[in-house]
Amino acid sequence: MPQFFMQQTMRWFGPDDTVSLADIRQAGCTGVVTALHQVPVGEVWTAGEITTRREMIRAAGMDWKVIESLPVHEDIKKRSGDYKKWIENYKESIRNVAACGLEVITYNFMPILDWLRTDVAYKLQDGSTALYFERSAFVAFDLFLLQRPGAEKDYTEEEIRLAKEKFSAMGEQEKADLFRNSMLGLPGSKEAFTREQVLEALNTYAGIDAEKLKQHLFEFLREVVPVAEQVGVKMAIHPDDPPYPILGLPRIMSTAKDVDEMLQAVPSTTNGLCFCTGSYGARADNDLVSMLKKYAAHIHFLHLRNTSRDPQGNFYEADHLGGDSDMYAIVSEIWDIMQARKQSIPMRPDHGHQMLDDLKKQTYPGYSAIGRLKGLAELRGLEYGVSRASGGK
Ligand code: DNO
Repeated sequence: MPQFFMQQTMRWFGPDDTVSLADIRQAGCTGVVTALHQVPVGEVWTAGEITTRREMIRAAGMDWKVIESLPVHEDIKKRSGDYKKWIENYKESIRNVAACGLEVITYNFMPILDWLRTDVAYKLQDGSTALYFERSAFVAFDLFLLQRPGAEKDYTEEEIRLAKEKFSAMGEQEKADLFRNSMLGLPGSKEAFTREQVLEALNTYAGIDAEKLKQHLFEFLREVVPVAEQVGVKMAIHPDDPPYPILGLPRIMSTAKDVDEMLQAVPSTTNGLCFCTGSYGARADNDLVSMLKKYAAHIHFLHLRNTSRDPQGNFYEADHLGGDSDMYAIVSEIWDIMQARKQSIPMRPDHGHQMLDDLKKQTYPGYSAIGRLKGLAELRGLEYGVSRASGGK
């Protein structure tokens, strides 16, 4: 009986990434996941550009099957402005992606901000660094740096007290770092954003609550899923990170209930998930193994990482096999799903610590070479163990 293993990939940010394709190849990957980051959000990805990028990856001895991400224009999320044009463009990109032989499109439906951390170089005991979300620093950012009107309504008295304490102990440099770190998930975030620009962007979501945003997601999927189905490409939505509303913005892909509603609205296995154990796992009420079981047919891409959380709402990115999620149980479940589907599912070790020579190098936060290689190697070993235990050789 043939066995199906996860396809091992790493994310690559394109030719400017300081982690090269050769590095990724040496880590043991057979593929990379990437995007045409040079194409402005909303514009069509042409077959020519997709092919050029794919050839570059093939020349390095790997392949490109999974896109991360084909971003969704803010107008589509708000159903404002030119959203109809952006949806038509998205469909066109799906067709081009399929024509070039790519198989999975990762996207997210988070308003404005993608991921958010308050510290991208949190020192662990052994001297390596990790991404960290510190609740009181985040509340301090919202209340005292951004000074978002009405923000205090979103927090408890105790949270506000802790944020004040935190803020008054911070120096000017720390405050500037907190502001910059919190804004890293904004698209085009290499430039510095001003407080006014951020507030203005947040304001464009006034009047869009979670219910409305969900309907906008479903409308979008009702349009694009049939196209993807027709050309044989899978859609994979990435969950919210962190998985709850932030800065007054609705977040709608954080829990099993959110996934259920999306699958009910547009029932098709083409309508699927990028199952990110780190994002879903940052909430104690998400049972990752039962979610994997329940959505087995819809899982098209895996982000494997672990977080360590506390009751105050802080979490840092732990070792891939450490942290609060039981990675053995997760990989065992994925193993069973792949054997039942008779299909390999692409995965990437999501994020990694900055360690050893990573610490001397500038990489995208979370996307170090050695830290991710360590995560990948551990996950690969874990899967090998699971395969042997299930009777394979
Ligand atoms: C962060 C990533 C996300 C992800 C997007 C997918 O490290 O997991 O930025 O790529 O949300 O659209």
